[in-house]
Amino acid sequence: MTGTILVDHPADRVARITLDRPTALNALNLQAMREITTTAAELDRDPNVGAIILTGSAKAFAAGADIKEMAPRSFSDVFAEDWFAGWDTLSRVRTPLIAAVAGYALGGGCELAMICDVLIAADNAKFGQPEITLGVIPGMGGSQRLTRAIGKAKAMDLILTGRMMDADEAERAGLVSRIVPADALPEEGVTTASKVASTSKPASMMAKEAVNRAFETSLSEGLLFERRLFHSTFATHDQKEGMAAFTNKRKPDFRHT
Ligand code: CO8
Repeated sequence: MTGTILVDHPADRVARITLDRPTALNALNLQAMREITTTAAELDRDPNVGAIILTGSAKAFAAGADIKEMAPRSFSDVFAEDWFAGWDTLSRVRTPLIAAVAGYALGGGCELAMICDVLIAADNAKFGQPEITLGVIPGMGGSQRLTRAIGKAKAMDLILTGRMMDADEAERAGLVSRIVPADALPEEGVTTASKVASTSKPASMMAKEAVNRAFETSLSEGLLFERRLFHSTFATHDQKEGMAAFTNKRKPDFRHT
């Protein structure tokens, strides 16, 4: 069976998963879900990986869940198999995930990008949740993550009309971390991932956990959670090293412990 992804290590402590179904604009079939989530979970357990890039091609990050695979399924099939619950594995990855998005990020493709922590968009990126035009609704988190990212008014507009939003609109709306020229996207993805991966891994994992907590809890509980994590960074080697390096005007030598 041909694989749906390519995996490489483009820089020190950086892993990259590239979606590779060019003839289907990287549509996410069940095989792709299994391969992406299993690979990301393995990389997450690797102490030598400090950031994971998820990317597609110049034309498509991913044009959604695989419509041809979904089309013949019945309610009983998708309910019994709990379709798309497998993607939850990716949202449990604790290593920072950098989405580098060029071209179409539609339906499940937009939802996949939104699972990631930093979303870098090429200036030709197009985002949307066109499920409504197929007689269904978002099924991989779109109604929840898009609404949290860009607010109800804009999320409703996109989800009810199925229209696409270009990179500029996505950045103005707060979906995208930043936009780069399309031909610079691969390099920007690696540079950003390298920067993240060069920091203390326990600290970046805690920072990710703390930010994500903001979506799950009250402000006072979130502030307490953050403060306790902050306190616990003082148990790491890297806190001692980071602060000593600052004091001695040298670069820190993090051990990721
Ligand atoms: N699934 C399967 N195949 C696809 C998909 C897809 N999502 N998108 C594109 N392809 C295929 C096309 O069928 C075509 O294959 P072929 O050459 O064999 O005909 C090939 O990729 C190239 O596509 P196009 O010829 O259409 O390329 P264009 O450049 O003309 O158009 C578009 C690009 C606009 C992106 C167009 O392909 C398109 O509209 N794609 C579908 C986008 C979409 O609707 N995505 C949402 C899918 S639904 C979803 O993601 C979540 C559903 C949740 C349901 C929950 C159920 C439990």
